[in-house]
Amino acid sequence: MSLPASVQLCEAIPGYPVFIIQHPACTARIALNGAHVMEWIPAGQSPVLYHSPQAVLEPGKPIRGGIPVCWPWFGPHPSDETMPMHGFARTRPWTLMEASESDEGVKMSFVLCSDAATHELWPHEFEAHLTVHLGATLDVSLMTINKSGSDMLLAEALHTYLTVGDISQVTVKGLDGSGYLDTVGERTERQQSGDITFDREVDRQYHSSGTVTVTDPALNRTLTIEKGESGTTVVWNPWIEKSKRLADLPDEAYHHFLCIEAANAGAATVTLPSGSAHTLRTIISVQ
Ligand code: TA6
Repeated sequence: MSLPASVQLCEAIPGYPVFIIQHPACTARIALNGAHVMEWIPAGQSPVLYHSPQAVLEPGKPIRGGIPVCWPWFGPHPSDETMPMHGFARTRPWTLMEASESDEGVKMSFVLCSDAATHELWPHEFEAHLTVHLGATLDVSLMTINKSGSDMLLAEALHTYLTVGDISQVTVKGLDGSGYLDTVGERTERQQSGDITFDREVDRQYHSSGTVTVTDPALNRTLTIEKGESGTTVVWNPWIEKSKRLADLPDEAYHHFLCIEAANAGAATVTLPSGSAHTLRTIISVQ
């Protein structure tokens, strides 16, 4: 496939293809491993996605940062603890299907199809399509097509890592009044009162389809995260102790990122009938 002038294919490491996007509207990087949007920098802005300087770039390994595609389950496997965390899509090699450019930006789409290897992990025939529109905003869609003869139970997340200047000054708006599953310590259902601020580990699955904003006074910007076909918004910051336990994350990194994830998990798990399709979407913009 020929690539548009604003897209170059390089091998960050031999055998590890990464697409470098350099367009007047933005620069970005996307790894074929996991169809993983690693970085996105709109023109005139500092990086919007957080990418760990200790991220492991090896085939079959998840990348710490950017937008991991958590699919077809979210978190631990529902019944088999030997299965990988957050499914297998983020550690499989996807196939580039389309790369095009316009004055507004670049569109790239990738596909992952079921095969003998995925059948070992998940007994369904499927196609997963990731479509990315990169420009002044970042629009990522994950379409699942159920090619099998039975219903498919699908939990998923576009697990977006967002760069912030100082987490202690950040405010997340848009979830006031929403119920959520608090997974720090004893898993407990709670209700959000007011905006979200950060002075401890936060790992919550909000039962919400709405738009969220992240106000970041230190970087003097507000990020807006809109969603499509998403009944769960995951908000995560590992804080001090969990950051120390993550080898691919600097101990102090928690000051400078949080995750706002368009997801379908828990009660929002999707039942996808045979032959049908479902598209999870996140749209990130900067003000
Ligand atoms: O989305 C939040 C979460 O489920 C956290 O519990 C934490 O485990 C995070 O995902 C990262 O998971 P990972 O497998 O990428 O280390």
